[in-house]
Formats: sequence, structure tokens, C-alpha cells
Amino acid sequence: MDKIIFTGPMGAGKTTAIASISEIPPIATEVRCSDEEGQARKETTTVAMDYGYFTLDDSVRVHLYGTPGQERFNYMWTILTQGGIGLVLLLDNARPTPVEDMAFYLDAFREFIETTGVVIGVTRMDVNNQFSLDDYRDKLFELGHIYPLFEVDARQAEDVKILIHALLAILQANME
Ligand SMILES: Nc1nc2c(ncn2[C@@H]2O[C@H](COP(=O)(O)OP(=O)(O)O)[C@@H](O)[C@H]2O)c(=O)[nH]1
Ligand SMILES: [Mg+2]
Repeated sequence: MDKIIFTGPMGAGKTTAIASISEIPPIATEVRCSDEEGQARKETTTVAMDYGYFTLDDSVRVHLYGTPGQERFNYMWTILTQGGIGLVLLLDNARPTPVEDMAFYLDAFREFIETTGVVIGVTRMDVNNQFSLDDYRDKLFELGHIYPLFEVDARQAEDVKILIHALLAILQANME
């Protein structure tokens, strides 16, 4: 079973991205945000996980799981990555320190990434362009990582598909 994990901070677009490409109405578990930042930004957050699926051209089905964003649900991260083939990290460019968010999530999922692969999508650049893709690239360079990085809009299926195909391409390359 090909299982891809979507992670990233609250509001980065995980639930939206899975909904954009899923062939079934995605299953999401939303509750009211507990923290003040969350309450200011949006009404609900994903508690347990998001789930949807998507079929590739060669009729291989890819299962899409979104992690909850809030720290109090971190224990779910380890559970959700089990059996996963790769990670899509979404970052919200309109958050205060999205480049630091990237470093945090790359570290939190380090073991999983080392055994699989990761692609990074920066969302909401239309809302706030305070940071450019080069700012993220500089940080990746500083951390010694070479990972694919894209500007995406989680509401656009084509953008989300680019992330999935880039991830599958690097997983393929790692195997060869
Ligand atoms: N303007 C804009 N909104 C976006 C973009 N990507 C996602 N969103 C919106 O951001 C909000 C938060 O997304 P959501 O999927 O709930 O984030 P999650 O907490 O990571 O699951 C939703 O209202 C999305 O429609 C983008 O590139 N531009
Ligand atoms: Mg969500």
C-alpha cells in the first residue's frame, strides 16, 4: 500500500491539499482550536488525521494521510508515518517564521525522511510574500539538505499533483 504523509503547521493547507486531489470525499477530523493562535487564525484544526486517496496513471492507488498540526497531537505523527513511503511538508508563508517551521518539521520527521524521502511545498505566497523560495533554499543549504521545494496553492489539484509526482520521482531515484 502506497501511503504518503502530509505534514506541516496548522493552516499550511494539509486538509485542503488532500481534499484537492482525493477521489473520495476526504475524511477529516476537525475540532475547535485550543490555542489562542489557532483561534485567531481559523475555527477548526485536524485532530486525528486526514485521509483520502488518488490513483496514478499506472492505476496504482496512493493513500494520503494528513497529520494533525498541533503539538498536543504529536504522538499521532509516529503512528501515521508507519508504513509510509514519503513525506510532503507544507509550509504557510504567511505564518510569522515559516523558514523555522520548515527546520522544525524536518527535524521532527528526520528518521522517517532519512528512510524514505520528502518534498516541500510553500503555500499562501499570494497572501504574504515576506519570504521567497530562496530564503527556504538558503536554510536547506545551511542544514545540509537537498530537497525539492515548490511554491504551491493547496486549493489547486495540479499544484498538489506536482508535489506527489516529485516525491515519487525522488523515491524512484533513491531505489536505483
Ligand atoms: N490564499 C491561499 N489560501 C490557501 C492556500 N493554500 C491553502 N489555503 C487556504 O488555507 C486555509 C488553511 O488550510 P487547511 O487545509 O485547513 O490547513 P491545515 O491546518 O494544514 O489542514 C484554507 O482555507 C485553505 O483554503 C494558498 O496557496 N493561498
Ligand atoms: Mg487540517
